[in-house]
Amino acid sequence: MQKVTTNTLQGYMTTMIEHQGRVLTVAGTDPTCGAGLPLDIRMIAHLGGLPQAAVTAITVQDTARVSMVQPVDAHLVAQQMRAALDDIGVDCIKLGMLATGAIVRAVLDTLDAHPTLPVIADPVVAGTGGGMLLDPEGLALWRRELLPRATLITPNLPEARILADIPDPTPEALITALARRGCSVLLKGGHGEGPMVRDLLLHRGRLHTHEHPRLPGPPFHGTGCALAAAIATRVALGDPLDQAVAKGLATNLQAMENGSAPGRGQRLLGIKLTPPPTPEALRPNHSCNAENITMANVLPPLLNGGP
Ligand code: PXL
Repeated sequence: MQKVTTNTLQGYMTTMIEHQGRVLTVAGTDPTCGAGLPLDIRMIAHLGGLPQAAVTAITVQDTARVSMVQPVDAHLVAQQMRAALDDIGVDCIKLGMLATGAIVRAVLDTLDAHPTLPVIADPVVAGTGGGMLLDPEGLALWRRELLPRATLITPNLPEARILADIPDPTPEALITALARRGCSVLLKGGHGEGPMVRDLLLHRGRLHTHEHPRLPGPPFHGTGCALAAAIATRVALGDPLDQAVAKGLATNLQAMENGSAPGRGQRLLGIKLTPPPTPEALRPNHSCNAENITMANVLPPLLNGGP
């Protein structure tokens, strides 16, 4: 059910419809576009949501490894978030790589002004290809303040072990320990063993078990980002959390089945923007005129600061 509220902004009547599918991803970039913020945008658009993005870090990586990480100034992250929250509006926030304690602090402070906004938080601690993506201060804040603020967290088994830090880390003990901090937990079983992958959701005191056969072949890049982005989009479109998780898992599995290995390392997900453009949509309907020029006429003015 969509809730409609009306308010007056600078003399204009604006109608705000909740559950418009507006998702703000707060995450790092990835040149392959197979993980992080660019993948989130692809997934949100794929599911019919409206993506908005706040960049937390620039990474240099390929399908084999992460080689550089440059965090963005925390104040700039908060300003990007506010630009999305205060103008277009946001129905659900997806948190990915936050990189530093200063950025986690800035995100938490920004969220303080939006206490009812659903937050789907992927605890990005290390990249699939290795390399730390969150510093120790960030991890401590994640444990202490993000766990209680998040609507849902989506750790894989290694991330859950790091976050929960308990002596006997069985999946059941991990999920209970994390949910005790006040969030729902989707514990992903992709890093486990055996022919079946078992994903566990603990939500409102109920344990939901999702199982599918383990796909053969090399590991995938970006499955965690894609799943959290898919769940966030479904929540932003109005699904209850358990249904959003079920649909997100199904979408992610389909993206893995459609995946490919275009580089020398991990496989990338296959996420199509459907439907593809029709031939009519690709035919220019604007005028276009080409004339011969010599580069000598063009380059000097540009190099001298413009025409
Ligand atoms: O998949 C975790 C992840 C999230 N965000 C960014 C990444 C990665 C993994 O490499 O690079 C930006």
